[in-house]
Amino acid sequence: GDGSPPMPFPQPVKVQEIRHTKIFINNEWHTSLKGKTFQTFNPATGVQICEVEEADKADVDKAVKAARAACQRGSPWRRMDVSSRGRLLHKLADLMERDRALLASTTSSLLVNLTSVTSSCCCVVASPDDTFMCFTRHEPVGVCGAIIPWNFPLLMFMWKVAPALCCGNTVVIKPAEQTPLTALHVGSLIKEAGFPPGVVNIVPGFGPTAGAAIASHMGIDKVAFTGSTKVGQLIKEAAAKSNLKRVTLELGGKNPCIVFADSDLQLAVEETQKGAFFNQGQCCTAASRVFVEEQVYEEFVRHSVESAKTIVIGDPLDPRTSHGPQIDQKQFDKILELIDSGKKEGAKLECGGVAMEDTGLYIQPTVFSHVKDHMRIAKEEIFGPVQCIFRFKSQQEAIERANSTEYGLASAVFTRNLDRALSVSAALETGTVWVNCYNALHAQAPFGGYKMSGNGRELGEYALAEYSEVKAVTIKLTEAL
Ligand code: TXE
Repeated sequence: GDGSPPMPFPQPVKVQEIRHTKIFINNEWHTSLKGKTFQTFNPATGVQICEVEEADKADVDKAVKAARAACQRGSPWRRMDVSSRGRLLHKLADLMERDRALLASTTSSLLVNLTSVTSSCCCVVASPDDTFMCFTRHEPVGVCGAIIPWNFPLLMFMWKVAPALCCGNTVVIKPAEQTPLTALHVGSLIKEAGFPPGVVNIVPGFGPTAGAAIASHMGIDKVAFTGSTKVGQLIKEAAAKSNLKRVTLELGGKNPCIVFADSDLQLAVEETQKGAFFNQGQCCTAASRVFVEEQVYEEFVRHSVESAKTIVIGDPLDPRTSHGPQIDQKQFDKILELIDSGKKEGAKLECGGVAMEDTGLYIQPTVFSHVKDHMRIAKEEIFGPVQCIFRFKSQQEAIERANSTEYGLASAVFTRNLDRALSVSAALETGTVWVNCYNALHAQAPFGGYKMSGNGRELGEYALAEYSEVKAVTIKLTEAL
Protein backbone atom coordinates (compact mmCIF):
# COMPACT_ATOMS: atom_id res chain seq x y z
CA GLY A 1 0.00 0.00 0.00
CA ASP A 2 0.49 3.66 0.24
CA GLY A 3 1.68 3.59 3.86
CA SER A 4 -1.68 4.53 5.35
CA PRO A 5 -3.07 2.21 8.06
CA PRO A 6 -5.42 -0.55 6.82
CA MET A 7 -9.11 0.29 6.91
CA PRO A 8 -10.96 -1.20 9.87
CA PHE A 9 -12.87 -4.36 9.01
CA PRO A 10 -16.48 -3.30 8.36
CA GLN A 11 -19.33 -4.92 10.25
CA PRO A 12 -21.58 -6.92 7.92
CA VAL A 13 -24.92 -5.36 7.07
CA LYS A 14 -27.41 -7.95 8.31
CA VAL A 15 -30.74 -6.53 7.22
CA GLN A 16 -30.31 -5.32 3.73
CA GLU A 17 -32.63 -2.94 2.10
CA ILE A 18 -32.28 -3.62 -1.61
CA ARG A 19 -32.49 -0.25 -3.32
CA HIS A 20 -31.76 -1.04 -6.95
CA THR A 21 -33.42 -3.79 -8.97
CA LYS A 22 -33.96 -2.17 -12.36
CA ILE A 23 -32.06 -1.87 -15.64
CA PHE A 24 -29.55 1.03 -15.56
CA ILE A 25 -29.42 3.05 -18.80
CA ASN A 26 -28.45 6.73 -19.25
CA ASN A 27 -28.07 7.10 -15.45
CA GLU A 28 -31.77 6.21 -15.06
CA TRP A 29 -33.64 3.13 -13.84
CA HIS A 30 -35.73 1.33 -16.45
CA THR A 31 -38.23 -1.51 -16.39
CA SER A 32 -37.82 -4.41 -18.81
CA LEU A 33 -39.36 -3.73 -22.23
CA LYS A 34 -40.96 -7.17 -22.20
CA GLY A 35 -42.21 -6.59 -18.65
CA LYS A 36 -40.22 -9.56 -17.30
CA THR A 37 -38.46 -10.00 -13.96
CA PHE A 38 -36.31 -12.77 -12.45
CA GLN A 39 -35.68 -13.85 -8.88
CA THR A 40 -32.41 -13.63 -6.99
CA PHE A 41 -31.66 -15.91 -4.03
CA ASN A 42 -29.43 -16.00 -0.96
CA PRO A 43 -27.40 -19.21 -1.45
CA ALA A 44 -26.79 -19.53 2.31
CA THR A 45 -30.50 -19.93 3.05
CA GLY A 46 -32.22 -20.57 -0.28
CA VAL A 47 -34.52 -17.63 0.50
CA GLN A 48 -35.48 -15.26 -2.31
CA ILE A 49 -33.95 -11.78 -1.82
CA CYS A 50 -35.95 -9.89 -4.45
CA GLU A 51 -37.01 -9.75 -8.09
CA VAL A 52 -34.90 -7.93 -10.67
CA GLU A 53 -36.02 -6.43 -13.99
CA GLU A 54 -34.88 -8.77 -16.75
CA ALA A 55 -33.07 -7.26 -19.73
CA ASP A 56 -33.48 -8.95 -23.12
CA LYS A 57 -32.33 -8.08 -26.65
CA ALA A 58 -34.52 -4.96 -26.92
CA ASP A 59 -33.20 -3.61 -23.60
CA VAL A 60 -29.63 -4.28 -24.76
CA ASP A 61 -30.41 -2.31 -27.96
CA LYS A 62 -31.60 0.57 -25.80
CA ALA A 63 -28.44 0.42 -23.67
CA VAL A 64 -26.18 0.31 -26.75
CA LYS A 65 -27.96 3.34 -28.19
CA ALA A 66 -27.25 5.25 -24.97
CA ALA A 67 -23.63 4.08 -24.88
CA ARG A 68 -23.11 5.05 -28.56
CA ALA A 69 -24.51 8.51 -28.01
CA ALA A 70 -22.29 8.95 -24.94
CA CYS A 71 -19.11 8.14 -26.91
CA GLN A 72 -19.83 10.22 -30.04
CA ARG A 73 -17.12 12.71 -30.89
CA GLY A 74 -18.04 16.02 -29.24
CA SER A 75 -20.01 14.37 -26.42
CA PRO A 76 -19.25 15.51 -22.82
CA TRP A 77 -17.47 12.18 -22.17
CA ARG A 78 -15.33 12.31 -25.34
CA ARG A 79 -14.38 15.93 -24.67
CA MET A 80 -13.50 15.29 -21.04
CA ASP A 81 -9.73 15.44 -20.44
CA VAL A 82 -8.01 12.39 -18.99
CA SER A 83 -7.37 13.97 -15.59
CA SER A 84 -11.08 14.65 -15.14
CA ARG A 85 -11.85 11.06 -16.15
CA GLY A 86 -9.31 9.93 -13.55
CA ARG A 87 -10.92 12.16 -10.90
CA LEU A 88 -14.34 10.63 -11.63
CA LEU A 89 -12.92 7.12 -11.25
CA HIS A 90 -11.32 8.06 -7.93
CA LYS A 91 -14.65 9.55 -6.80
CA LEU A 92 -16.31 6.25 -7.69
CA ALA A 93 -13.64 4.38 -5.71
CA ASP A 94 -14.34 6.64 -2.70
CA LEU A 95 -18.08 5.96 -2.94
CA MET A 96 -17.44 2.22 -3.13
CA GLU A 97 -15.29 2.49 -0.01
CA ARG A 98 -18.07 4.42 1.70
CA ASP A 99 -20.56 1.63 0.85
CA ARG A 100 -18.10 -1.23 1.28
CA ALA A 101 -19.95 -2.94 4.12
CA LEU A 102 -23.14 -3.03 2.10
CA LEU A 103 -21.37 -4.16 -1.07
CA ALA A 104 -19.38 -6.85 0.74
CA SER A 105 -22.45 -8.12 2.54
CA THR A 106 -24.42 -8.25 -0.70
CA THR A 107 -21.74 -10.35 -2.38
CA SER A 108 -21.23 -12.23 0.92
CA SER A 109 -17.54 -12.17 0.23
CA LEU A 110 -15.24 -10.65 2.78
CA LEU A 111 -13.69 -7.38 1.76
CA VAL A 112 -13.72 -4.97 -1.11
CA ASN A 113 -10.36 -3.79 -2.25
CA LEU A 114 -10.63 -1.56 -5.25
CA THR A 115 -7.62 -0.20 -7.00
CA SER A 116 -8.44 1.80 -10.06
CA VAL A 117 -6.00 2.71 -12.74
CA THR A 118 -6.06 5.82 -14.80
CA SER A 119 -4.38 6.31 -18.12
CA SER A 120 -3.74 9.14 -20.44
CA CYS A 121 -4.25 9.24 -24.17
CA CYS A 122 -0.54 9.23 -24.84
CA CYS A 123 1.20 10.02 -28.06
CA VAL A 124 4.46 8.32 -28.90
CA VAL A 125 6.62 9.92 -31.61
CA ALA A 126 8.52 7.79 -34.06
CA SER A 127 10.50 8.93 -37.10
CA PRO A 128 10.58 6.37 -39.91
CA ASP A 129 12.94 8.58 -41.90
CA ASP A 130 13.76 12.26 -42.29
CA THR A 131 11.03 12.98 -44.82
CA PHE A 132 8.18 11.63 -42.71
CA MET A 133 7.08 12.23 -39.17
CA CYS A 134 4.85 9.69 -37.48
CA PHE A 135 3.01 9.70 -34.19
CA THR A 136 0.43 7.48 -32.59
CA ARG A 137 -2.82 8.37 -30.91
CA HIS A 138 -4.35 6.00 -28.36
CA GLU A 139 -8.08 6.33 -28.88
CA PRO A 140 -11.07 4.67 -27.22
CA VAL A 141 -12.39 1.54 -28.98
CA GLY A 142 -15.96 2.83 -28.59
CA VAL A 143 -18.80 0.90 -26.96
CA CYS A 144 -17.43 -1.96 -24.87
CA GLY A 145 -19.70 -4.88 -23.97
CA ALA A 146 -18.92 -6.94 -20.88
CA ILE A 147 -20.39 -10.21 -19.66
CA ILE A 148 -19.33 -11.29 -16.18
CA PRO A 149 -19.78 -14.32 -13.89
CA TRP A 150 -21.13 -14.69 -10.36
CA ASN A 151 -18.02 -15.78 -8.44
CA PHE A 152 -16.60 -12.25 -7.88
CA PRO A 153 -19.51 -10.00 -8.86
CA LEU A 154 -17.96 -6.70 -7.79
CA LEU A 155 -14.35 -7.43 -8.68
CA MET A 156 -15.25 -8.64 -12.18
CA PHE A 157 -17.42 -5.57 -12.68
CA MET A 158 -14.49 -3.26 -11.89
CA TRP A 159 -11.92 -5.31 -13.82
CA LYS A 160 -14.02 -4.64 -16.93
CA VAL A 161 -15.42 -1.16 -16.29
CA ALA A 162 -12.36 0.63 -14.80
CA PRO A 163 -9.92 0.11 -17.72
CA ALA A 164 -12.71 0.75 -20.25
CA LEU A 165 -13.48 4.12 -18.65
CA CYS A 166 -9.80 5.00 -18.17
CA CYS A 167 -9.39 4.79 -21.92
CA GLY A 168 -12.49 6.87 -22.64
CA ASN A 169 -14.87 4.10 -23.76
CA THR A 170 -18.51 3.62 -22.81
CA VAL A 171 -19.84 0.34 -21.44
CA VAL A 172 -22.83 -2.01 -21.62
CA ILE A 173 -22.33 -4.67 -18.96
CA LYS A 174 -24.35 -7.76 -18.08
CA PRO A 175 -23.87 -9.12 -14.57
CA ALA A 176 -24.47 -12.84 -14.01
CA GLU A 177 -28.11 -13.81 -13.46
CA GLN A 178 -27.19 -15.18 -10.00
CA THR A 179 -25.61 -11.92 -8.80
CA PRO A 180 -27.14 -8.74 -10.28
CA LEU A 181 -27.46 -6.66 -7.09
CA THR A 182 -23.92 -5.40 -6.44
CA ALA A 183 -23.59 -4.26 -10.06
CA LEU A 184 -26.85 -2.31 -9.80
CA HIS A 185 -25.74 -0.66 -6.57
CA VAL A 186 -22.50 0.41 -8.28
CA GLY A 187 -24.72 1.83 -11.05
CA SER A 188 -26.19 4.20 -8.49
CA LEU A 189 -22.66 5.17 -7.38
CA ILE A 190 -21.61 5.82 -10.99
CA LYS A 191 -24.47 8.29 -11.25
CA GLU A 192 -23.63 9.82 -7.85
CA ALA A 193 -19.96 10.20 -8.84
CA GLY A 194 -21.06 12.35 -11.77
CA PHE A 195 -20.31 10.24 -14.85
CA PRO A 196 -22.29 11.58 -17.82
CA PRO A 197 -25.46 9.62 -18.76
CA GLY A 198 -24.88 6.61 -21.02
CA VAL A 199 -21.22 6.09 -20.07
CA VAL A 200 -22.03 2.92 -18.09
CA ASN A 201 -25.21 0.92 -18.72
CA ILE A 202 -26.10 -2.23 -16.76
CA VAL A 203 -28.39 -4.89 -18.21
CA PRO A 204 -29.19 -7.64 -15.70
CA GLY A 205 -30.42 -10.78 -17.47
CA PHE A 206 -29.60 -14.23 -18.79
CA GLY A 207 -26.80 -15.48 -21.05
CA PRO A 208 -28.61 -16.84 -24.09
CA THR A 209 -30.78 -13.68 -24.31
CA ALA A 210 -29.10 -10.50 -22.99
CA GLY A 211 -25.56 -11.99 -23.11
CA ALA A 212 -25.92 -13.29 -26.66
CA ALA A 213 -27.38 -9.92 -27.75
CA ILE A 214 -24.19 -8.20 -26.53
CA ALA A 215 -21.86 -10.70 -28.22
CA SER A 216 -23.58 -10.36 -31.61
CA HIS A 217 -24.45 -6.65 -31.47
CA MET A 218 -23.44 -4.58 -34.48
CA GLY A 219 -23.22 -1.46 -32.33
CA ILE A 220 -20.70 -2.89 -29.85
CA ASP A 221 -17.02 -2.54 -30.75
CA LYS A 222 -15.43 -4.86 -28.19
CA VAL A 223 -16.62 -7.55 -25.82
CA ALA A 224 -14.87 -8.73 -22.66
CA PHE A 225 -16.10 -11.99 -21.17
CA THR A 226 -15.29 -13.96 -18.04
CA GLY A 227 -16.94 -17.34 -17.61
CA SER A 228 -16.88 -20.90 -18.90
CA THR A 229 -14.70 -21.97 -21.82
CA LYS A 230 -17.80 -23.28 -23.63
CA VAL A 231 -19.56 -19.90 -23.54
CA GLY A 232 -16.24 -18.17 -24.38
CA GLN A 233 -16.26 -20.08 -27.67
CA LEU A 234 -19.84 -18.92 -28.37
CA ILE A 235 -18.86 -15.30 -27.68
CA LYS A 236 -15.95 -15.44 -30.12
CA GLU A 237 -18.13 -17.10 -32.76
CA ALA A 238 -20.88 -14.47 -32.35
CA ALA A 239 -18.29 -11.69 -32.55
CA ALA A 240 -16.83 -13.16 -35.74
CA LYS A 241 -20.25 -13.60 -37.36
CA SER A 242 -21.47 -10.09 -36.53
CA ASN A 243 -19.00 -7.20 -36.80
CA LEU A 244 -15.64 -8.81 -35.85
CA LYS A 245 -15.71 -6.89 -32.57
CA ARG A 246 -12.54 -7.23 -30.49
CA VAL A 247 -12.80 -10.08 -27.99
CA THR A 248 -11.02 -10.69 -24.71
CA LEU A 249 -11.79 -13.87 -22.80
CA GLU A 250 -10.96 -15.01 -19.28
CA LEU A 251 -12.06 -18.62 -19.02
CA GLY A 252 -11.57 -21.70 -16.89
CA GLY A 253 -8.44 -23.22 -15.37
CA LYS A 254 -7.03 -26.45 -13.99
CA ASN A 255 -4.17 -24.81 -12.22
CA PRO A 256 -1.11 -26.83 -11.21
CA CYS A 257 1.10 -26.23 -8.17
CA ILE A 258 4.46 -27.98 -8.00
CA VAL A 259 5.77 -28.54 -4.48
CA PHE A 260 9.44 -29.58 -4.32
CA ALA A 261 10.90 -31.40 -1.34
CA ASP A 262 13.23 -28.43 -0.69
CA SER A 263 10.31 -26.03 -0.13
CA ASP A 264 9.07 -24.56 3.15
CA LEU A 265 6.48 -27.30 3.51
CA GLN A 266 4.24 -25.53 6.00
CA LEU A 267 4.08 -22.51 3.71
CA ALA A 268 3.33 -24.75 0.72
CA VAL A 269 0.51 -26.49 2.63
CA GLU A 270 -1.04 -23.18 3.66
CA GLU A 271 -0.78 -21.46 0.29
CA THR A 272 -1.94 -24.39 -1.86
CA GLN A 273 -4.86 -24.93 0.46
CA LYS A 274 -5.89 -21.28 0.39
CA GLY A 275 -5.62 -21.61 -3.37
CA ALA A 276 -7.89 -24.65 -3.41
CA PHE A 277 -10.55 -23.43 -0.97
CA PHE A 278 -10.66 -19.65 -1.33
CA ASN A 279 -14.22 -18.53 -2.21
CA GLN A 280 -15.34 -22.19 -1.80
CA GLY A 281 -13.13 -23.14 -4.75
CA GLN A 282 -15.21 -20.95 -7.07
CA CYS A 283 -12.15 -19.32 -8.66
CA CYS A 284 -10.78 -19.61 -12.16
CA THR A 285 -7.38 -19.67 -10.43
CA ALA A 286 -8.34 -22.46 -7.99
CA ALA A 287 -5.28 -24.56 -7.09
CA SER A 288 -6.96 -27.74 -8.21
CA ARG A 289 -3.89 -29.89 -9.04
CA VAL A 290 -1.13 -30.04 -6.45
CA PHE A 291 1.93 -32.06 -7.52
CA VAL A 292 4.12 -33.01 -4.54
CA GLU A 293 7.61 -34.53 -4.74
CA GLU A 294 7.56 -38.10 -3.45
CA GLN A 295 9.93 -37.64 -0.47
CA VAL A 296 7.52 -35.23 1.23
CA TYR A 297 4.24 -36.53 -0.22
CA GLU A 298 2.81 -38.31 2.84
CA GLU A 299 3.75 -35.45 5.17
CA PHE A 300 2.21 -32.88 2.82
CA VAL A 301 -1.04 -34.85 2.60
CA ARG A 302 -1.21 -35.27 6.39
CA HIS A 303 -0.75 -31.55 7.05
CA SER A 304 -3.21 -30.60 4.30
CA VAL A 305 -5.90 -32.82 5.79
CA GLU A 306 -5.31 -31.40 9.29
CA SER A 307 -5.54 -27.90 7.88
CA ALA A 308 -8.73 -28.61 5.88
CA LYS A 309 -10.43 -29.87 9.02
CA THR A 310 -9.88 -26.55 10.81
CA ILE A 311 -11.79 -24.50 8.21
CA VAL A 312 -14.78 -22.72 9.77
CA ILE A 313 -17.94 -23.37 7.78
CA GLY A 314 -20.98 -21.17 8.36
CA ASP A 315 -22.99 -18.04 7.73
CA PRO A 316 -21.04 -15.88 5.26
CA LEU A 317 -22.03 -12.75 7.22
CA ASP A 318 -20.38 -14.07 10.40
CA PRO A 319 -16.81 -12.66 10.47
CA ARG A 320 -15.49 -15.96 11.94
CA THR A 321 -16.63 -17.90 8.86
CA SER A 322 -14.09 -18.73 6.20
CA HIS A 323 -16.19 -21.14 4.13
CA GLY A 324 -19.71 -20.38 2.88
CA PRO A 325 -22.18 -21.97 0.46
CA GLN A 326 -21.72 -22.69 -3.24
CA ILE A 327 -23.56 -20.27 -5.53
CA ASP A 328 -26.50 -22.39 -6.75
CA GLN A 329 -27.99 -25.84 -7.13
CA LYS A 330 -26.43 -26.39 -10.57
CA GLN A 331 -22.88 -25.80 -9.32
CA PHE A 332 -23.56 -27.73 -6.10
CA ASP A 333 -24.74 -30.78 -8.09
CA LYS A 334 -21.80 -30.54 -10.51
CA ILE A 335 -19.27 -30.53 -7.64
CA LEU A 336 -20.84 -33.47 -5.81
CA GLU A 337 -21.00 -35.45 -9.06
CA LEU A 338 -17.29 -34.83 -9.66
CA ILE A 339 -16.43 -35.78 -6.08
CA ASP A 340 -18.36 -39.00 -6.65
CA SER A 341 -16.41 -39.68 -9.85
CA GLY A 342 -13.16 -39.22 -7.91
CA LYS A 343 -14.21 -41.85 -5.39
CA LYS A 344 -15.32 -44.25 -8.13
CA GLU A 345 -12.13 -43.80 -10.17
CA GLY A 346 -10.00 -44.73 -7.18
CA ALA A 347 -8.64 -41.51 -5.69
CA LYS A 348 -8.31 -41.64 -1.89
CA LEU A 349 -10.84 -39.40 -0.14
CA GLU A 350 -8.93 -38.00 2.85
CA CYS A 351 -11.62 -35.70 4.24
CA GLY A 352 -14.88 -33.95 3.33
CA GLY A 353 -16.52 -35.28 0.19
CA VAL A 354 -20.08 -34.58 1.28
CA ALA A 355 -22.56 -31.76 1.60
CA MET A 356 -23.46 -30.31 4.99
CA GLU A 357 -26.79 -31.50 6.26
CA ASP A 358 -28.43 -28.18 7.11
CA THR A 359 -30.16 -25.97 4.58
CA GLY A 360 -28.10 -24.06 2.08
CA LEU A 361 -25.65 -25.22 -0.52
CA TYR A 362 -22.66 -26.05 1.70
CA ILE A 363 -20.01 -28.61 0.69
CA GLN A 364 -17.28 -29.65 3.12
CA PRO A 365 -13.69 -28.82 2.17
CA THR A 366 -12.55 -31.98 0.42
CA VAL A 367 -9.04 -33.44 0.01
CA PHE A 368 -8.23 -36.28 -2.38
CA SER A 369 -4.79 -37.92 -2.38
CA HIS A 370 -3.36 -40.50 -4.81
CA VAL A 371 -5.05 -38.73 -7.70
CA LYS A 372 -4.07 -39.97 -11.17
CA ASP A 373 -3.86 -37.80 -14.29
CA HIS A 374 -6.55 -39.73 -16.21
CA MET A 375 -9.26 -39.18 -13.58
CA ARG A 376 -12.05 -36.65 -14.23
CA ILE A 377 -11.17 -34.70 -11.07
CA ALA A 378 -7.67 -34.28 -12.52
CA LYS A 379 -8.92 -32.93 -15.84
CA GLU A 380 -12.20 -31.05 -15.40
CA GLU A 381 -12.68 -27.68 -13.73
CA ILE A 382 -14.55 -28.56 -10.51
CA PHE A 383 -15.18 -24.99 -9.31
CA GLY A 384 -15.77 -26.26 -5.80
CA PRO A 385 -13.83 -26.90 -2.56
CA VAL A 386 -11.87 -29.90 -3.77
CA GLN A 387 -8.08 -30.25 -3.47
CA CYS A 388 -6.45 -32.97 -5.58
CA ILE A 389 -2.94 -34.07 -4.55
CA PHE A 390 -0.66 -35.94 -6.98
CA ARG A 391 2.77 -37.51 -6.44
CA PHE A 392 5.80 -36.88 -8.69
CA LYS A 393 9.39 -38.14 -8.94
CA SER A 394 11.29 -35.76 -11.22
CA GLN A 395 11.15 -32.07 -12.13
CA GLN A 396 10.79 -32.85 -15.83
CA GLU A 397 7.88 -35.19 -15.16
CA ALA A 398 6.14 -32.59 -12.94
CA ILE A 399 6.41 -29.91 -15.62
CA GLU A 400 5.09 -32.19 -18.36
CA ARG A 401 2.13 -33.29 -16.27
CA ALA A 402 1.41 -29.74 -15.12
CA ASN A 403 1.30 -28.60 -18.77
CA SER A 404 -0.75 -31.53 -20.09
CA THR A 405 -4.09 -29.70 -19.99
CA GLU A 406 -6.10 -27.60 -22.41
CA TYR A 407 -6.05 -24.80 -19.82
CA GLY A 408 -3.25 -22.33 -19.06
CA LEU A 409 -4.40 -19.76 -16.54
CA ALA A 410 -2.24 -19.91 -13.41
CA SER A 411 0.32 -22.14 -11.73
CA ALA A 412 2.61 -22.10 -8.72
CA VAL A 413 5.99 -23.46 -7.74
CA PHE A 414 7.22 -24.01 -4.19
CA THR A 415 10.97 -24.33 -3.68
CA ARG A 416 13.80 -22.60 -1.80
CA ASN A 417 16.02 -22.83 -4.88
CA LEU A 418 15.74 -19.58 -6.86
CA ASP A 419 17.38 -21.03 -9.94
CA ARG A 420 14.86 -23.86 -10.03
CA ALA A 421 11.96 -21.44 -9.37
CA LEU A 422 12.97 -19.39 -12.41
CA SER A 423 13.48 -22.29 -14.79
CA VAL A 424 10.24 -23.98 -13.76
CA SER A 425 8.39 -20.63 -14.13
CA ALA A 426 9.73 -20.37 -17.65
CA ALA A 427 8.58 -23.91 -18.50
CA LEU A 428 5.02 -23.61 -17.19
CA GLU A 429 2.45 -22.76 -19.89
CA THR A 430 0.28 -20.34 -17.91
CA GLY A 431 -0.38 -16.59 -17.91
CA THR A 432 0.52 -16.30 -14.23
CA VAL A 433 3.13 -18.19 -12.20
CA TRP A 434 3.30 -17.71 -8.43
CA VAL A 435 6.52 -18.59 -6.63
CA ASN A 436 6.12 -19.54 -2.95
CA CYS A 437 2.70 -17.88 -2.84
CA TYR A 438 -0.77 -18.29 -4.33
CA ASN A 439 -3.55 -15.99 -5.56
CA ALA A 440 -1.18 -13.06 -5.12
CA LEU A 441 -2.99 -10.75 -7.53
CA HIS A 442 -1.91 -7.15 -7.99
CA ALA A 443 -3.76 -4.49 -9.94
CA GLN A 444 -0.46 -3.60 -11.65
CA ALA A 445 0.36 -7.13 -12.90
CA PRO A 446 -1.29 -8.48 -16.06
CA PHE A 447 -3.73 -11.37 -15.64
CA GLY A 448 -4.98 -13.76 -18.32
CA GLY A 449 -4.69 -17.18 -19.85
CA TYR A 450 -2.60 -19.23 -22.24
CA LYS A 451 -4.31 -21.90 -24.37
CA MET A 452 -8.05 -22.39 -23.75
CA SER A 453 -8.00 -20.26 -20.60
CA GLY A 454 -8.53 -17.23 -22.76
CA ASN A 455 -7.23 -14.36 -24.85
CA GLY A 456 -5.94 -10.98 -23.79
CA ARG A 457 -4.89 -9.58 -20.43
CA GLU A 458 -6.70 -7.75 -17.67
CA LEU A 459 -5.19 -5.38 -15.06
CA GLY A 460 -2.18 -3.11 -15.32
CA GLU A 461 -1.01 -1.39 -18.47
CA TYR A 462 -1.73 -4.45 -20.59
CA ALA A 463 -5.45 -4.06 -19.85
CA LEU A 464 -5.36 -0.53 -21.21
CA ALA A 465 -4.06 -1.83 -24.53
CA GLU A 466 -7.17 -4.05 -24.80
CA TYR A 467 -9.41 -0.98 -24.46
CA SER A 468 -7.56 1.30 -26.90
CA GLU A 469 -7.25 1.59 -30.64
CA VAL A 470 -3.85 2.81 -31.82
CA LYS A 471 -3.84 5.20 -34.71
CA ALA A 472 -0.65 6.02 -36.61
CA VAL A 473 -0.66 9.54 -38.03
CA THR A 474 2.05 10.05 -40.67
CA ILE A 475 3.00 13.50 -41.92
CA LYS A 476 5.03 14.13 -45.06
CA LEU A 477 7.52 16.90 -44.45
CA THR A 478 7.94 19.28 -47.33
CA GLU A 479 11.54 19.99 -46.51
CA ALA A 480 13.96 17.30 -45.38
CA LEU A 481 16.91 18.96 -43.65
O1 TXE B 1 -20.89 -20.20 -16.58
P1 TXE B 1 -21.33 -19.37 -17.86
P2 TXE B 1 -21.79 -20.91 -15.44
C1 TXE B 1 -16.88 -22.18 -15.15
C2 TXE B 1 -16.94 -23.09 -13.94
C3 TXE B 1 -18.41 -23.31 -13.77
C4 TXE B 1 -18.85 -23.38 -15.22
C5 TXE B 1 -20.31 -23.09 -15.48
O2 TXE B 1 -16.31 -24.31 -14.24
O3 TXE B 1 -18.70 -24.50 -13.07
O4 TXE B 1 -18.08 -22.39 -15.87
O5 TXE B 1 -20.71 -21.88 -14.80
C6 TXE B 1 -23.25 -15.61 -19.44
N1 TXE B 1 -24.00 -15.85 -24.53
N2 TXE B 1 -16.80 -20.76 -14.77
O6 TXE B 1 -22.87 -21.71 -16.04
O7 TXE B 1 -22.58 -19.97 -18.44
C7 TXE B 1 -23.94 -15.85 -18.11
O8 TXE B 1 -25.22 -15.23 -18.10
C8 TXE B 1 -23.53 -14.84 -23.78
C9 TXE B 1 -15.48 -20.20 -14.73
O9 TXE B 1 -22.18 -19.88 -14.45
O10 TXE B 1 -20.14 -19.26 -18.74
C10 TXE B 1 -22.94 -15.23 -17.14
O11 TXE B 1 -23.10 -13.82 -17.14
N3 TXE B 1 -23.38 -14.93 -22.45
C11 TXE B 1 -15.52 -18.73 -14.64
C12 TXE B 1 -21.59 -15.59 -17.78
O12 TXE B 1 -21.88 -15.87 -19.15
C13 TXE B 1 -23.71 -16.09 -21.84
C14 TXE B 1 -16.58 -18.10 -13.83
C15 TXE B 1 -20.89 -16.82 -17.15
O13 TXE B 1 -21.75 -17.93 -17.26
C16 TXE B 1 -24.21 -17.19 -22.58
C17 TXE B 1 -17.86 -18.77 -13.97
C18 TXE B 1 -24.36 -17.03 -23.99
N4 TXE B 1 -24.83 -18.02 -24.77
C19 TXE B 1 -17.91 -20.07 -14.39
N5 TXE B 1 -24.45 -18.21 -21.72
C20 TXE B 1 -14.20 -18.05 -14.46
N6 TXE B 1 -13.41 -17.96 -15.54
O14 TXE B 1 -13.87 -17.54 -13.40
C21 TXE B 1 -24.12 -17.78 -20.49
N7 TXE B 1 -23.68 -16.48 -20.55
